Amino acid sequence: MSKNDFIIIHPEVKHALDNNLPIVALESTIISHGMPWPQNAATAKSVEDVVRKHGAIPATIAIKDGKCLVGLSSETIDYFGQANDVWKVSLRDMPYAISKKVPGATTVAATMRIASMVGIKIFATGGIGGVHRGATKSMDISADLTEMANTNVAVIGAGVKSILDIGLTLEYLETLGVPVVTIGQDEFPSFYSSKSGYNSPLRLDTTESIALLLKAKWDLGLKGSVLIANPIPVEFEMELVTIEKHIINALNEARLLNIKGKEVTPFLLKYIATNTMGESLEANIALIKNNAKLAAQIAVLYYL
Ligand code: PSU
Ligand code: MN
Repeated sequence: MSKNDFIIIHPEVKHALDNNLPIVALESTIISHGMPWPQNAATAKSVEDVVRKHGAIPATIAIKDGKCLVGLSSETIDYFGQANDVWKVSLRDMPYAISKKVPGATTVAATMRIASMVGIKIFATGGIGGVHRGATKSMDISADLTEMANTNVAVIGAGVKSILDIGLTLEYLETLGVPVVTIGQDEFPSFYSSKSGYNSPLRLDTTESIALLLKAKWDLGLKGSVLIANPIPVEFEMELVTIEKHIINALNEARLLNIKGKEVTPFLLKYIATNTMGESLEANIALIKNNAKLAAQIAVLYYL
């Protein structure tokens, strides 16, 4: 079997690939493990609409029946929103999910890898995984980061959630040679907030300059991703101190319940969503749409 025997490309995405049209990849962990039903499926569909409205073709990626799906039907999005036996599939889980034919929602790392297998260059998500707080002991560092060192797919996200150690995550991305660019401000954003207390390593103010940076990186033959940080729109922003309080509680609860490994990120996300009574969910939905819009705009310019 060859790689292509494991990949099913949706006709709309196939048409875009064949005609060199702009495409934006989207992940599915956020659907199955990042948000509750039915908001998760509704958001996934409206994110696809945002991509289309801004001139690109969406390709939501997931694993089902032993295949990597690139582009999902509305019914398949509903399936990943509702089913409760869906695996969270990062890079290390891909061969298991494929060979055992278990349904898998792909993380940033796995989505990037599948996107690059078919030639998609731009990917929008909410937030990437990173270096966890306490990683100096736990060594909990998301495979999203090492994937970004290796795979030529740009990631547009709202910065890094402060469930992680933002400073260490930025250091790690520097070590891996991944440019981190924030659009329109000096400070690196922290998902729910446009602030984080950390300077962004790089700043660019226009989509044109970001598209040029991507071309410069890959035309030079430099391997890997670029993290494009897009601050949450002000009207949806949450106070840093409020969110920090919830994060501390979530981390304490995770320790008490002995949550480990791949369960850590979904546990923390769910805890915060539940305990902010929907405010964080609303912020999450707003920022992912905002990221999809920026990703589509960059994709259009990149493919000019
Ligand atoms: N961070 C978020 N929202 C998310 C995730 C991370 O703010 O939905 C998801 C993404 O799919 C990401 C994954 O790739 O969690 C990282 O999981 P881990 O930390 O186990 O690598
Ligand atoms: Mn981890």
